[in-house]
Amino acid sequence: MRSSYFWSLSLLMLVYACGGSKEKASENKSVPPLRIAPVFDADSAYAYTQKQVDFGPRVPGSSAHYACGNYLSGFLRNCGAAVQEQNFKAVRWDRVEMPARNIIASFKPELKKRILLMAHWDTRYLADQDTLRKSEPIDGANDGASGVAVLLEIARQISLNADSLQVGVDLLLLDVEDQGNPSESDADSWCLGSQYWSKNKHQANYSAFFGVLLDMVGARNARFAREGISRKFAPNVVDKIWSTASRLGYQQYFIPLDAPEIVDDHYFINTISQIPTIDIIEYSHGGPVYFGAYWHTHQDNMAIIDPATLKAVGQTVLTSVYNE
Ligand code: AHN
Ligand code: ZN
Repeated sequence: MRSSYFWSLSLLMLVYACGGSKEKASENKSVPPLRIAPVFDADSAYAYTQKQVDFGPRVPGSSAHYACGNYLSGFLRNCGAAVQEQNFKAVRWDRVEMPARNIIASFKPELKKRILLMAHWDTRYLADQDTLRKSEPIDGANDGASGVAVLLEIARQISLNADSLQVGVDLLLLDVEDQGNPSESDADSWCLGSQYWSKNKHQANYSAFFGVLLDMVGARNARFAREGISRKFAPNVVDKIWSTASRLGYQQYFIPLDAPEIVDDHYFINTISQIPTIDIIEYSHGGPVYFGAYWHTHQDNMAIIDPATLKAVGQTVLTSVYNE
């Protein structure tokens, strides 16, 4: 007891005497400390998830979709953002026409260096992965509402803390992401809002330093792995976000694991818009599909949403933005 105490004390002194100052200097050189960012409020993000779900399924063409779009637009305007909308007609894979609406909210439009944050706000028109009520639309609490809710809370934090933000931020709420062909052979039948935006930017010659897409970011015990398209087109953005997450203590959510490629909105933002963009998307390691068991089923409701997951993602993205 006595001697082990002696040895640990000597070891401690040795570390201080020899390594201390030198280590600190080199640490400062390579990794500057994280700048203080606003505190992301998870309860607000949870309430914004609930609010969207309460409109009913946000299937393009439905009255719930129309009302929710108005709510999102109004919310962002109230945060002081310059809000633009793109209204267009989307043609679903089975030739059903639907009214579609991308919503863009810009903070500090005068700044040249910009970060583009995205999520889709529509929800799937059928529960094709379920065993019951397969033809009925889903709540999309996680697949749709969670990513948008995180962006709404980021918008509110920017509105309260605009002075210390050193980059421009554009929030892009994409429509008609989730109305794709259930047979899945047809990747282009998904992500119609991001395909439209990439060919019809809200502003001529728009570009961004990098982009982050949020998709299914609110489920209890979610894990986020380094998705393949993100690694291919934006490897340093992946590193930046995963490193920020681990420095904030969220390494249980942002795991150091490479996952396969997923065709999601970021695929079109990378390939058509050429903005290096990553997807923060839940990965179910070892599961039968990439996503959680609730995916495109009626289980995707408020019962699977956990404020702790929204916090891990929201704080990581908010801190990363305030460190640019
Ligand atoms: C496909 O299923 C081809 N992509 C998944 C994109 C997605 C659907 N994200 C949420 N819902
Ligand atoms: Zn989906």
